[in-house]
Amino acid sequence: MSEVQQRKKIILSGIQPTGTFTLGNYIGALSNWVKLQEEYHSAYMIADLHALTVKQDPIKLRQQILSAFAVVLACGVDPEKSLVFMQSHIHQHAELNWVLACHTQFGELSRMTQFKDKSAKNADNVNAGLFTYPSLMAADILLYQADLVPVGADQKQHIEITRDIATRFNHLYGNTFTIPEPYIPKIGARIMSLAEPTKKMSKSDENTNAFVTILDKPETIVKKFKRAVTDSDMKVCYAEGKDGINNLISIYSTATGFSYEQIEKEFEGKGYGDFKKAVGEAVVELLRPVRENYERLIADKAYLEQCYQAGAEKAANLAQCTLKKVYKKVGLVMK
Ligand code: ATP
Ligand code: LTN
Repeated sequence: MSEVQQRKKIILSGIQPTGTFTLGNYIGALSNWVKLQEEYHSAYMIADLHALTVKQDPIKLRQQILSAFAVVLACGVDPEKSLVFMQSHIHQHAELNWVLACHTQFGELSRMTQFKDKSAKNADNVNAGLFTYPSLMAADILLYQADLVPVGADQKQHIEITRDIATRFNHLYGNTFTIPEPYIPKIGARIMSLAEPTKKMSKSDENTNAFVTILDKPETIVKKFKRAVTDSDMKVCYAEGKDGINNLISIYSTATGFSYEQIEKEFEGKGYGDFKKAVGEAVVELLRPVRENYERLIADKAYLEQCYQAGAEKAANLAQCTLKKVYKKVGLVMK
Protein backbone atom coordinates (compact mmCIF):
# COMPACT_ATOMS: atom_id res chain seq x y z
CA MET A 1 0.00 0.00 0.00
CA SER A 2 1.36 3.45 -0.90
CA GLU A 3 1.91 6.17 1.68
CA VAL A 4 -1.04 8.12 0.28
CA GLN A 5 -3.41 5.15 0.64
CA GLN A 6 -2.31 4.64 4.24
CA ARG A 7 -2.79 8.21 5.38
CA LYS A 8 -5.50 8.73 7.99
CA LYS A 9 -8.38 10.55 6.31
CA ILE A 10 -9.10 14.20 7.04
CA ILE A 11 -12.50 15.62 7.98
CA LEU A 12 -13.47 19.27 7.92
CA SER A 13 -16.76 20.92 8.70
CA GLY A 14 -18.15 24.26 9.79
CA ILE A 15 -21.24 25.81 11.28
CA GLN A 16 -22.44 29.40 11.11
CA PRO A 17 -22.90 31.26 14.40
CA THR A 18 -26.21 32.72 13.19
CA GLY A 19 -28.32 31.76 16.21
CA THR A 20 -28.67 29.02 18.78
CA PHE A 21 -28.08 25.66 17.14
CA THR A 22 -31.14 23.53 16.50
CA LEU A 23 -31.92 19.87 16.86
CA GLY A 24 -31.49 19.76 13.05
CA ASN A 25 -27.91 21.04 13.33
CA TYR A 26 -27.24 18.50 16.06
CA ILE A 27 -28.67 15.44 14.30
CA GLY A 28 -27.62 16.42 10.78
CA ALA A 29 -24.11 17.63 11.56
CA LEU A 30 -22.76 18.07 15.10
CA SER A 31 -23.44 14.54 16.37
CA ASN A 32 -21.48 13.20 13.40
CA TRP A 33 -18.59 15.54 14.09
CA VAL A 34 -18.31 13.88 17.48
CA LYS A 35 -18.48 10.34 16.10
CA LEU A 36 -16.02 10.96 13.27
CA GLN A 37 -13.32 12.55 15.43
CA GLU A 38 -12.52 9.08 16.81
CA GLU A 39 -11.58 7.71 13.41
CA TYR A 40 -10.20 10.65 11.43
CA HIS A 41 -8.00 13.71 11.68
CA SER A 42 -10.77 16.23 12.19
CA ALA A 43 -10.99 19.99 11.93
CA TYR A 44 -14.14 21.87 12.90
CA MET A 45 -14.67 25.58 12.62
CA ILE A 46 -17.15 28.28 13.50
CA ALA A 47 -17.93 29.87 10.12
CA ASP A 48 -18.00 33.42 11.46
CA LEU A 49 -17.05 35.01 8.12
CA HIS A 50 -19.93 33.21 6.44
CA ALA A 51 -22.28 34.65 9.07
CA LEU A 52 -21.50 38.16 7.75
CA THR A 53 -23.39 37.36 4.53
CA VAL A 54 -26.58 38.28 6.39
CA LYS A 55 -27.06 41.38 8.52
CA GLN A 56 -25.67 40.90 12.05
CA ASP A 57 -25.62 43.02 15.16
CA PRO A 58 -21.89 43.18 16.14
CA ILE A 59 -22.50 42.81 19.89
CA LYS A 60 -24.85 39.88 19.42
CA LEU A 61 -22.60 38.27 16.82
CA ARG A 62 -19.60 38.30 19.16
CA GLN A 63 -21.65 36.53 21.83
CA GLN A 64 -23.05 34.05 19.32
CA ILE A 65 -19.59 33.13 18.04
CA LEU A 66 -18.34 32.33 21.54
CA SER A 67 -21.55 30.54 22.40
CA ALA A 68 -21.32 28.49 19.17
CA PHE A 69 -17.77 27.49 20.05
CA ALA A 70 -18.93 26.39 23.53
CA VAL A 71 -21.83 24.39 22.03
CA VAL A 72 -19.49 22.54 19.69
CA LEU A 73 -17.36 21.48 22.69
CA ALA A 74 -20.51 20.75 24.74
CA CYS A 75 -21.70 18.32 22.04
CA GLY A 76 -18.54 16.31 22.63
CA VAL A 77 -16.01 17.66 20.13
CA ASP A 78 -12.79 17.17 22.08
CA PRO A 79 -10.06 19.79 21.47
CA GLU A 80 -7.48 17.13 22.32
CA LYS A 81 -8.71 15.00 19.42
CA SER A 82 -9.93 17.59 16.91
CA LEU A 83 -8.76 20.95 15.66
CA VAL A 84 -11.42 23.45 16.71
CA PHE A 85 -11.12 27.07 15.65
CA MET A 86 -12.78 30.24 14.41
CA GLN A 87 -12.67 30.68 10.64
CA SER A 88 -11.72 34.38 10.87
CA HIS A 89 -8.64 33.57 12.97
CA ILE A 90 -7.04 31.93 9.95
CA HIS A 91 -6.53 34.67 7.35
CA GLN A 92 -5.65 32.05 4.75
CA HIS A 93 -9.38 31.25 4.34
CA ALA A 94 -10.11 34.71 2.95
CA GLU A 95 -6.97 34.61 0.80
CA LEU A 96 -7.66 31.23 -0.76
CA ASN A 97 -11.27 32.34 -1.26
CA TRP A 98 -10.00 35.07 -3.59
CA VAL A 99 -7.99 32.69 -5.75
CA LEU A 100 -10.85 30.19 -5.89
CA ALA A 101 -13.41 32.90 -6.67
CA CYS A 102 -11.29 33.73 -9.71
CA HIS A 103 -11.76 30.11 -10.80
CA THR A 104 -15.50 29.96 -10.18
CA GLN A 105 -18.04 30.99 -12.77
CA PHE A 106 -20.94 33.39 -12.30
CA GLY A 107 -23.27 30.77 -13.82
CA GLU A 108 -22.23 28.10 -11.32
CA LEU A 109 -22.83 30.41 -8.37
CA SER A 110 -26.19 31.48 -9.77
CA ARG A 111 -27.44 27.89 -9.57
CA MET A 112 -26.91 27.55 -5.81
CA THR A 113 -30.27 26.94 -4.12
CA GLN A 114 -29.04 28.39 -0.81
CA PHE A 115 -28.22 31.64 -2.62
CA LYS A 116 -31.67 31.71 -4.21
CA ASP A 117 -33.41 30.98 -0.87
CA LYS A 118 -31.35 33.45 1.15
CA SER A 119 -31.58 36.24 -1.41
CA ALA A 120 -35.37 35.82 -1.48
CA LYS A 121 -35.43 35.94 2.35
CA ASN A 122 -33.09 38.98 2.53
CA ALA A 123 -34.22 40.89 -0.54
CA ASP A 124 -32.83 44.15 0.86
CA ASN A 125 -29.33 42.71 1.26
CA VAL A 126 -28.38 40.53 -1.70
CA ASN A 127 -24.67 41.22 -1.25
CA ALA A 128 -21.64 39.92 -3.14
CA GLY A 129 -20.61 37.79 -0.12
CA LEU A 130 -23.91 35.93 -0.20
CA PHE A 131 -23.28 35.17 -3.86
CA THR A 132 -19.65 34.06 -3.48
CA TYR A 133 -20.36 32.16 -0.23
CA PRO A 134 -19.53 28.78 -1.89
CA SER A 135 -16.01 29.77 -2.89
CA LEU A 136 -15.21 30.69 0.74
CA MET A 137 -16.67 27.35 1.80
CA ALA A 138 -14.51 25.63 -0.85
CA ALA A 139 -11.49 27.45 0.62
CA ASP A 140 -12.41 26.18 4.12
CA ILE A 141 -12.45 22.62 2.88
CA LEU A 142 -9.56 22.64 0.42
CA LEU A 143 -7.09 24.43 2.71
CA TYR A 144 -7.03 21.37 4.96
CA GLN A 145 -7.06 18.82 2.10
CA ALA A 146 -10.22 17.31 3.58
CA ASP A 147 -11.37 13.93 2.31
CA LEU A 148 -14.79 14.04 3.97
CA VAL A 149 -17.18 16.82 4.90
CA PRO A 150 -19.92 15.90 7.41
CA VAL A 151 -22.97 18.08 6.70
CA GLY A 152 -26.75 17.92 6.43
CA ALA A 153 -28.41 17.31 3.04
CA ASP A 154 -28.89 21.05 2.34
CA GLN A 155 -25.13 21.50 1.95
CA LYS A 156 -24.63 18.78 -0.68
CA GLN A 157 -24.68 21.28 -3.55
CA HIS A 158 -21.93 23.31 -1.88
CA ILE A 159 -19.72 20.24 -1.62
CA GLU A 160 -20.39 19.49 -5.27
CA ILE A 161 -19.27 22.95 -6.37
CA THR A 162 -16.19 22.56 -4.13
CA ARG A 163 -15.37 19.34 -5.96
CA ASP A 164 -15.82 21.08 -9.33
CA ILE A 165 -13.58 24.00 -8.35
CA ALA A 166 -10.89 21.67 -6.97
CA THR A 167 -10.98 19.41 -10.02
CA ARG A 168 -10.73 22.40 -12.35
CA PHE A 169 -7.79 23.81 -10.39
CA ASN A 170 -5.99 20.46 -10.36
CA HIS A 171 -6.40 20.15 -14.15
CA LEU A 172 -5.08 23.64 -14.77
CA TYR A 173 -2.11 23.63 -12.39
CA GLY A 174 -1.40 20.00 -11.50
CA ASN A 175 -2.47 18.07 -8.44
CA THR A 176 -3.01 20.55 -5.61
CA PHE A 177 -6.20 19.71 -3.75
CA THR A 178 -7.77 16.54 -2.38
CA ILE A 179 -11.25 16.13 -3.86
CA PRO A 180 -13.65 15.96 -0.89
CA GLU A 181 -16.73 13.77 -0.47
CA PRO A 182 -19.84 14.78 1.45
CA TYR A 183 -20.69 12.70 4.52
CA ILE A 184 -24.47 12.91 4.91
CA PRO A 185 -26.25 10.75 7.52
CA LYS A 186 -28.84 8.23 6.26
CA ILE A 187 -31.37 9.26 8.89
CA GLY A 188 -31.71 12.87 10.05
CA ALA A 189 -29.93 14.60 7.15
CA ARG A 190 -32.90 16.93 6.81
CA ILE A 191 -34.86 17.51 9.98
CA MET A 192 -37.99 19.46 9.11
CA SER A 193 -39.65 22.46 10.74
CA LEU A 194 -42.11 21.50 13.49
CA ALA A 195 -44.49 24.22 12.30
CA GLU A 196 -44.22 23.66 8.52
CA PRO A 197 -42.92 20.14 7.99
CA THR A 198 -42.29 20.63 4.27
CA LYS A 199 -39.57 23.20 5.17
CA LYS A 200 -36.13 22.47 6.68
CA MET A 201 -35.75 23.22 10.40
CA SER A 202 -33.60 26.35 10.45
CA LYS A 203 -32.09 28.30 13.33
CA SER A 204 -32.94 31.60 11.67
CA ASP A 205 -36.67 30.81 11.31
CA GLU A 206 -38.80 33.69 12.60
CA ASN A 207 -41.28 31.28 14.17
CA THR A 208 -39.62 29.92 17.33
CA ASN A 209 -42.14 27.04 17.42
CA ALA A 210 -40.60 25.78 14.17
CA PHE A 211 -37.41 24.60 15.85
CA VAL A 212 -36.05 23.13 19.04
CA THR A 213 -32.68 24.51 20.03
CA ILE A 214 -29.93 22.48 21.63
CA LEU A 215 -30.20 24.71 24.70
CA ASP A 216 -34.00 24.78 25.13
CA LYS A 217 -35.26 23.83 28.59
CA PRO A 218 -36.90 20.38 28.92
CA GLU A 219 -40.38 21.85 29.40
CA THR A 220 -39.96 24.02 26.27
CA ILE A 221 -38.87 21.02 24.22
CA VAL A 222 -41.85 18.93 25.34
CA LYS A 223 -44.22 21.85 24.65
CA LYS A 224 -42.82 22.44 21.15
CA PHE A 225 -43.27 18.77 20.22
CA LYS A 226 -46.81 18.80 21.62
CA ARG A 227 -47.58 21.66 19.20
CA ALA A 228 -45.82 20.07 16.22
CA VAL A 229 -47.93 20.09 13.06
CA THR A 230 -48.98 16.57 11.95
CA ASP A 231 -52.01 15.32 9.97
CA SER A 232 -55.53 14.05 10.56
CA ASP A 233 -54.76 10.43 9.79
CA MET A 234 -53.96 9.46 13.43
CA LYS A 235 -51.68 6.57 12.49
CA VAL A 236 -48.00 6.57 13.49
CA CYS A 237 -46.45 5.20 10.32
CA TYR A 238 -43.85 6.45 7.85
CA ALA A 239 -45.64 7.17 4.58
CA GLU A 240 -45.70 9.58 1.69
CA GLY A 241 -47.57 12.80 2.41
CA LYS A 242 -47.24 12.43 6.21
CA ASP A 243 -44.40 14.98 6.44
CA GLY A 244 -44.98 15.94 10.06
CA ILE A 245 -45.17 12.37 11.34
CA ASN A 246 -42.28 11.24 9.12
CA ASN A 247 -40.17 14.00 10.64
CA LEU A 248 -41.08 12.99 14.19
CA ILE A 249 -40.35 9.33 13.39
CA SER A 250 -36.86 10.17 12.13
CA ILE A 251 -36.18 12.39 15.14
CA TYR A 252 -37.37 9.64 17.52
CA SER A 253 -35.31 7.08 15.64
CA THR A 254 -32.08 9.06 15.94
CA ALA A 255 -32.77 9.92 19.59
CA THR A 256 -33.52 6.33 20.66
CA GLY A 257 -31.75 4.17 18.09
CA PHE A 258 -35.04 2.37 17.28
CA SER A 259 -35.79 1.43 13.67
CA TYR A 260 -38.87 2.83 11.90
CA GLU A 261 -40.56 -0.62 12.15
CA GLN A 262 -39.95 -0.78 15.91
CA ILE A 263 -41.41 2.71 16.30
CA GLU A 264 -44.52 1.89 14.25
CA LYS A 265 -45.03 -1.19 16.40
CA GLU A 266 -44.50 0.68 19.68
CA PHE A 267 -47.24 3.18 18.78
CA GLU A 268 -49.70 0.83 17.10
CA GLY A 269 -53.19 1.72 18.28
CA LYS A 270 -51.90 4.79 20.17
CA GLY A 271 -52.70 8.41 19.32
CA TYR A 272 -50.44 11.23 18.15
CA GLY A 273 -50.56 12.75 21.65
CA ASP A 274 -48.70 9.75 23.13
CA PHE A 275 -46.24 9.73 20.28
CA LYS A 276 -45.44 13.45 20.46
CA LYS A 277 -44.92 13.17 24.23
CA ALA A 278 -42.49 10.27 23.73
CA VAL A 279 -40.56 12.15 21.03
CA GLY A 280 -40.32 15.24 23.26
CA GLU A 281 -39.03 13.22 26.18
CA ALA A 282 -36.50 11.34 24.03
CA VAL A 283 -35.15 14.63 22.69
CA VAL A 284 -34.91 16.05 26.23
CA GLU A 285 -32.69 13.09 27.17
CA LEU A 286 -30.66 13.37 23.97
CA LEU A 287 -29.89 17.04 24.59
CA ARG A 288 -29.63 17.02 28.40
CA PRO A 289 -25.86 16.34 28.56
CA VAL A 290 -25.16 18.95 25.88
CA ARG A 291 -27.07 21.65 27.79
CA GLU A 292 -25.37 20.74 31.06
CA ASN A 293 -21.90 20.77 29.48
CA TYR A 294 -22.70 24.07 27.80
CA GLU A 295 -23.61 25.78 31.05
CA ARG A 296 -20.29 24.74 32.54
CA LEU A 297 -18.24 25.72 29.49
CA ILE A 298 -19.79 29.11 28.79
CA ALA A 299 -18.98 30.15 32.36
CA ASP A 300 -15.29 29.44 31.73
CA LYS A 301 -14.23 32.04 29.17
CA ALA A 302 -10.53 31.53 29.92
CA TYR A 303 -10.77 27.85 28.98
CA LEU A 304 -12.67 28.66 25.76
CA GLU A 305 -10.04 31.21 24.80
CA GLN A 306 -7.23 28.78 25.47
CA CYS A 307 -8.96 26.23 23.20
CA TYR A 308 -9.58 28.54 20.25
CA GLN A 309 -6.10 30.08 20.46
CA ALA A 310 -4.47 26.65 20.43
CA GLY A 311 -6.77 25.55 17.59
CA ALA A 312 -5.90 28.64 15.54
CA GLU A 313 -2.18 28.10 15.95
CA LYS A 314 -2.32 24.54 14.63
CA ALA A 315 -4.84 25.29 11.88
CA ALA A 316 -2.75 28.22 10.58
CA ASN A 317 0.24 25.97 9.92
CA LEU A 318 -1.79 23.54 7.84
CA ALA A 319 -3.59 26.32 5.99
CA GLN A 320 -0.38 28.18 5.17
CA CYS A 321 1.15 25.08 3.67
CA THR A 322 -1.72 24.76 1.14
CA LEU A 323 -1.96 28.50 0.45
CA LYS A 324 1.75 28.72 -0.34
CA LYS A 325 1.43 25.85 -2.78
CA VAL A 326 -1.53 27.56 -4.45
CA TYR A 327 0.17 30.96 -4.77
CA LYS A 328 3.18 29.27 -6.34
CA LYS A 329 1.07 27.23 -8.76
CA VAL A 330 -0.90 30.19 -10.06
CA GLY A 331 2.34 32.10 -10.73
CA LEU A 332 2.65 34.63 -7.92
CA VAL A 333 6.19 35.67 -6.92
CA MET A 334 7.07 34.17 -3.53
CA LYS A 335 8.63 36.51 -0.94
P1 ATP B 1 -29.38 29.31 8.97
O1 ATP B 1 -30.80 29.21 9.40
O2 ATP B 1 -28.63 30.46 9.54
O3 ATP B 1 -29.19 29.16 7.49
P2 ATP B 1 -28.98 26.54 9.55
O4 ATP B 1 -29.83 26.14 10.71
O5 ATP B 1 -29.41 26.13 8.19
O6 ATP B 1 -28.67 28.08 9.61
P3 ATP B 1 -26.15 26.05 9.14
O7 ATP B 1 -25.14 26.78 9.95
O8 ATP B 1 -26.38 26.53 7.75
O9 ATP B 1 -27.56 25.97 9.88
O10 ATP B 1 -25.80 24.53 9.12
C1 ATP B 1 -24.90 23.87 9.97
C2 ATP B 1 -24.93 22.39 9.68
O11 ATP B 1 -26.19 21.85 10.11
C3 ATP B 1 -24.82 22.04 8.20
O12 ATP B 1 -24.06 20.86 8.06
C4 ATP B 1 -26.23 21.81 7.77
O13 ATP B 1 -26.31 20.95 6.66
C5 ATP B 1 -26.81 21.16 9.02
N1 ATP B 1 -28.25 21.38 9.10
C6 ATP B 1 -28.86 22.60 9.14
N2 ATP B 1 -30.19 22.44 9.25
C7 ATP B 1 -30.42 21.10 9.26
C8 ATP B 1 -31.60 20.31 9.33
N3 ATP B 1 -32.79 20.87 9.42
N4 ATP B 1 -31.48 18.96 9.32
C9 ATP B 1 -30.26 18.39 9.25
N5 ATP B 1 -29.11 19.07 9.17
C10 ATP B 1 -29.17 20.42 9.16
N1 LTN C 1 -22.16 26.53 4.63
C1 LTN C 1 -22.21 25.70 5.79
C2 LTN C 1 -21.26 26.13 6.87
C3 LTN C 1 -19.88 25.94 6.42
C4 LTN C 1 -19.24 24.70 6.15
C5 LTN C 1 -17.93 25.04 5.73
C6 LTN C 1 -19.66 23.38 6.19
C7 LTN C 1 -18.97 26.93 6.16
N2 LTN C 1 -17.80 26.38 5.76
C8 LTN C 1 -17.01 24.05 5.35
C9 LTN C 1 -18.73 22.40 5.82
C10 LTN C 1 -17.45 22.73 5.40
C11 LTN C 1 -23.59 25.68 6.34
O1 LTN C 1 -23.87 24.87 7.11
N3 LTN C 1 -24.45 26.56 5.97
